[in-house]
Amino acid sequence: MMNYSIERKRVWVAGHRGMVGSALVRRLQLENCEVLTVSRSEVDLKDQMAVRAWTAREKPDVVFLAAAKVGGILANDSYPVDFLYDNLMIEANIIEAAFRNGVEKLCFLGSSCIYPKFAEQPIVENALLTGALEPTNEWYAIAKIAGIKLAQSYRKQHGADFISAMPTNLYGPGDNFDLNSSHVMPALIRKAHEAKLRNDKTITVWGTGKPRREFLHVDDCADACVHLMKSYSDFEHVNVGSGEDVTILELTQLVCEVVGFKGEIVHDLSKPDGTPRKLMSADKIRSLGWKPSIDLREGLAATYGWFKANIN
Ligand code: GFB
Repeated sequence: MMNYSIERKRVWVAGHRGMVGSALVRRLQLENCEVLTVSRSEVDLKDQMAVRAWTAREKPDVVFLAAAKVGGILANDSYPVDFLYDNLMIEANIIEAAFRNGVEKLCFLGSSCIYPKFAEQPIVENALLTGALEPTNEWYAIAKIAGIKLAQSYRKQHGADFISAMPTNLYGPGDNFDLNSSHVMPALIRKAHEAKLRNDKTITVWGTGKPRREFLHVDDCADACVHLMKSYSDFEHVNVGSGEDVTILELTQLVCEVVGFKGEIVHDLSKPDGTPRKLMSADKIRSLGWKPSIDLREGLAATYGWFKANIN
């Protein structure tokens, strides 16, 4: 439904402990709705019966499907089962339970890695399934593509109002700062911070520094998802991004500047670069009346502040 109101609705944020889910919970505090969450100890989202039972009991009207096994390039490459199986189960269980229990509207969240490795840039939504995926994250990408298709199939077969949003690389408070499993932004924040404290001469960056990535603050992402929930209703997924990208080297320089680390940047070429570039077209979401409001430097500085306050 276009112009869908979430007022006084019961809104389930699945994955509320994650970076995106917690941003959604914060964003929904500004809305006149009732936010539902469930802890991992209460319901394992990979367990179909548990998800069905909880959904039948709690009767959400609206679902944001932000629950997922996520990680950076190395984690994606090292744990293919977790990234494929866990994500397939989580999304299938929640989407099926939502339909079965009469959820009015659902927004499934994916990722820009659904697109072909060498997609034309900036990547428009209909580039999906036009070419081979990036091997380091194809497990995650396949799961997310299946999620889009599942939401579409419920719309096609049953008329369910299920939509999908595909955010670009996200960062912000609540991110994972573990160097082995994190994405690049939290890794660089941590590395620069620790290098500064130790008075190191260098900071090590994985790969060549040449890949380009588009970054969006997670609060902008949450705002975009709420916007889409209220105003978008169609088959095709919607890119959620800033429309701008930087090289990993440029990002590293910016992080060092914000953190105040003045050493030299060195490259660990034993680590993968991944996709050369994945800048998404922001035309569609802009035409739907949304644009980001947090620029990269400002968002990065705020995230560094969060990291220092929560480091322990
Ligand atoms: O953020 P990231 O792990 O994920 O890596 P992807 C982005 C780029 O930063 C890669 C480089 O070229 C990395 O080699 N990089 C440099 C680093 N230094 C570091 C570091 O210390 N840590 C990390 N992690 N990277 C993921 C996908 O791809 O992005 C997921 O694997 C998902 O499926 C997610 O789509 C958004 O952008 O390459």
